[in-house]
Amino acid sequence: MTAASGTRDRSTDWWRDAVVYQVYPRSFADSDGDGLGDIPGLISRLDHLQELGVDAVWISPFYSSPLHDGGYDVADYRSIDSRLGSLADVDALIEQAHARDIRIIMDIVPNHTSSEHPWFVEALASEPGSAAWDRYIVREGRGPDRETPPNNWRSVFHGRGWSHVRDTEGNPTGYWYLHLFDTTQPDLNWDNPEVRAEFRDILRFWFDRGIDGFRIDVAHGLVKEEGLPDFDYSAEDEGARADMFDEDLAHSPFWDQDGVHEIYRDWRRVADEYEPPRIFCGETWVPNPVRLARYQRPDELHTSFNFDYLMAGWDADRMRRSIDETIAQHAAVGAPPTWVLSNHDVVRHRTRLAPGFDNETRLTCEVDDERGLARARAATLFTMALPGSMYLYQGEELGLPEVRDLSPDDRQDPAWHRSGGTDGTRDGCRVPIPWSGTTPSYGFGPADASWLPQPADWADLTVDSELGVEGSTLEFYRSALRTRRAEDSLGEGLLAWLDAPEGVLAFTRPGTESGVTVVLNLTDAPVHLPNSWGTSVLVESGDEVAVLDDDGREHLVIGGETAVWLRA
Ligand code: TEU
Repeated sequence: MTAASGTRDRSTDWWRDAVVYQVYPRSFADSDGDGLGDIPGLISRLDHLQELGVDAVWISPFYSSPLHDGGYDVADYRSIDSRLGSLADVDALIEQAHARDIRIIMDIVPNHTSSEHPWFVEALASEPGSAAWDRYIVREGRGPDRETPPNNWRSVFHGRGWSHVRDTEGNPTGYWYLHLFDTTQPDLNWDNPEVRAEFRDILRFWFDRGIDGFRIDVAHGLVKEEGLPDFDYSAEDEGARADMFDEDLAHSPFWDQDGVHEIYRDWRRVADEYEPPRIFCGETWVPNPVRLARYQRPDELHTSFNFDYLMAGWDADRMRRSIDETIAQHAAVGAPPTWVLSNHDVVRHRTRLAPGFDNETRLTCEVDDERGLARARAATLFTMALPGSMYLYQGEELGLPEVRDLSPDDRQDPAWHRSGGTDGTRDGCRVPIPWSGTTPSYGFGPADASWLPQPADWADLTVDSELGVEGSTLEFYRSALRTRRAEDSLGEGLLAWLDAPEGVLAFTRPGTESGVTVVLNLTDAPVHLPNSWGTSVLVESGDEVAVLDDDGREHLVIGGETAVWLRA
């Protein structure tokens, strides 16, 4: 077991059990009324994050960008999109966050640049085979007219993964460039030393300004298999792949290649030059916890997102298996696990965990929204007590549901357009945050404007309407995070399962004197808890905790779809 939180050096080890809050900056707070959230808006809302009790903020990209993929298409890694702010604003953000003891994690996008990045503009103006093109992945087409792409790779956002390199007149040249995402996101060639040097320099540029770390976008994708062989998509085509977790993808020629690890060893050396050392969190969609833990070896990334757990759904056995595997694999490399339930790419967990939710028909299926909220709160409370660090996504502390009825015209996810409206539904979790008031934009900005429309019925989900209201989701998050911080046994450490009835998960966190028992009832029926688990409630996700008199002895009963932390 690693040292109890109290004995660690918090200045360097803070990330091992941090609660990190993700800000999607365009949707967080708008200071100037243009309908787009911005950095001054974020600064003006730092008090909310401090009072919520988070340790760090991870901010999705705010670099100069044509915003074809919400800023994950970066045109200049050292400047800020003028609609979102300036370098001076970022400096102020770092200073003001640090003054509140909140760390800043930026988002770096190394798999691809924007097609408006000067490197790609330079490549387009030069001949294939030039040094400018060698920064990207460009190949001759197949067939007599070179009209067939170099291989069969597809874009994650649908359609083919290659586009024509065109001459200045717009005619195809017979060469193609790779883009695993949108056509406006050409993949970089990480075999090129200039690419490696440039990113080391970008890391230093931001570390020197005082940021505490980076989340690495598509961290598993940078290196492609030698020779760029075709990929057998049959498992996917048969529908076997609901997500990126099909075992076959372990052998994909574009994800999770062994060569990526050398890049992160190099980056780790850069991060370790700083005092305190800067940290990394990888966005690693890999098939299982075994592959995931490889990224957390001691000289690589500090942490990575654990998407296996996010995909486990509302299923006691699958959750428990995922937790056990994750803890075991991370222990083997000496890294703390991380846990996440929502982010800007997935359906918000209030909706995703709701009875009736079906991923295939996610926009139209009937869901039980109230039970969805109960389950989301229960899952969150349970997850916050797991060993390691936790990621929260903006708005989950308000209980926001997925917005599923955005009109096709409002949708901006590039995958929506590339799939002909059958996929790419990520806008529904990116609807701007409601802060106050009873009509859109609910205090998001000084004007009514918001880049995605907010639902008419969000008046009860604003920060102002939940603040100070007993039982509100916001007050629930605040009290859970306060308790998590105060309890020595939470955060990093051990987990011991307790024998529990079918559909109930219960564990303690041994190793400290005053322990906590954590119980999640996934069934829809109340469950009686043995007194040996503890009788005094620290935090509960629902209001159905009751003390019953049974055989002359008092004990606790928690409602269906509820979680509780007890003093063990
Ligand atoms: O996501 C990487 C990624 O693989 C996602 O496409 C993911 O598979 C999908 O969204 C799951 O629904 C990152 C960013 O988080 C995402 O917002 C970007 O669009 C993408 O990279 C490209 O930069």
